[in-house]
Amino acid sequence: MEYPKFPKDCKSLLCKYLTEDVFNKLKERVTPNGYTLEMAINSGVKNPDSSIGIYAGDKESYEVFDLLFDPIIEEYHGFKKNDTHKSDFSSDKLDFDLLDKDGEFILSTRIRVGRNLLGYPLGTIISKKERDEVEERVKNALLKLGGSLKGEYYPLKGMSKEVQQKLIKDHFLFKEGDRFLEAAGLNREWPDGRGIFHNDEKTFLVWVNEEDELRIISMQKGGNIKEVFERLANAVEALESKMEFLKSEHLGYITSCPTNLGTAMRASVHIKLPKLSTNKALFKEITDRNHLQIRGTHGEHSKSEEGIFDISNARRLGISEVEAVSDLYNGVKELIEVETKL
Ligand code: ADP
Ligand code: CIR
Repeated sequence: MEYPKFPKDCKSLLCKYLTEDVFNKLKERVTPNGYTLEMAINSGVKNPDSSIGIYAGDKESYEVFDLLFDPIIEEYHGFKKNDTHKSDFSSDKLDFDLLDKDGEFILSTRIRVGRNLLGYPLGTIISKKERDEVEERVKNALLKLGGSLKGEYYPLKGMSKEVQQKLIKDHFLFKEGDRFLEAAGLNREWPDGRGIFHNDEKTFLVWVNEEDELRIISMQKGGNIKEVFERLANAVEALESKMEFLKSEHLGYITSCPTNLGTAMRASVHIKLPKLSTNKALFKEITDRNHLQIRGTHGEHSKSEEGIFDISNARRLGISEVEAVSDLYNGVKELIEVETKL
């Protein structure tokens, strides 16, 4: 493989850190599961408008291609090579007030974590047989959950287009045909092995074999961040007793995208801030300072519709789950205070 030609205006972290020197040092390397540099960078090469542009194939990818992953991880999470990750998922540590008592701003709250199974490569290079096996194991574990987590598993294969589109529109299901995931190998054999589990109220959901083997989600209307976190913490604990997830001391939970390493947690609110969102500079100053990311109404790479923004923690590694959700709480608190004064 030749050194890729990136357009001049390419802003991805891949373009920034894949120098010819790094490329030459890594181009012959292969992980034990057969993942190469070419595979790792294909998404960012095919999609120069990526923000990151690189995916892992397995836990070892982060060591084998460390010359490229390390600076990307450091820039995204502020986490250095010798830093250590920590975990704290205890909801009793959250001293959170209800942020939006009258329901003026926050429409809904969602917190998800990504997980992958120990003993399998990541979705970028998993074989069909292994992916089907992961689906079976995850499904069986999920169907054993009881109480308020009890639910049903709905495979994507065989699901009617109407049901699928409604689930996507209502923010419950992953979208289809994402070009970033496509180029990373994550859409192979779609829709086989993919599916969604949810309880009746759709407050606890699990995506199976999308970008990560599991995306464990807790969500509900309104702004009660603590309640959403508590449900997720319980669900993750219940699942962790039934299966072992891929993790490392240094990088926490291993995920296919380096932005999700560590806690793999994205805690978000859907929020309307009619005044602040017209003052883009102030909006961005507050979100940046609080380590928050702004996404559109339908998630990553989507636009804001009807004035609804998806605001979430950007950092996920080197901080605990409690700290990650506190980034969201503190930032949203400030956003609402400023909006109210404008
Ligand atoms: P992920 O959160 O897994 O990184 P996306 O950014 O694609 O992936 O978001 C997944 C879905 O979750 C999208 O439909 C998005 O609109 C929805 N979503 C995210 N945050 C919220 C929220 N606070 N309330 C309702 N839906 C949300
Ligand atoms: C990209 O590079 O744009 C996609 N591969 C998605 C990266 C994850 N986005 C993010 O900011 N957390």
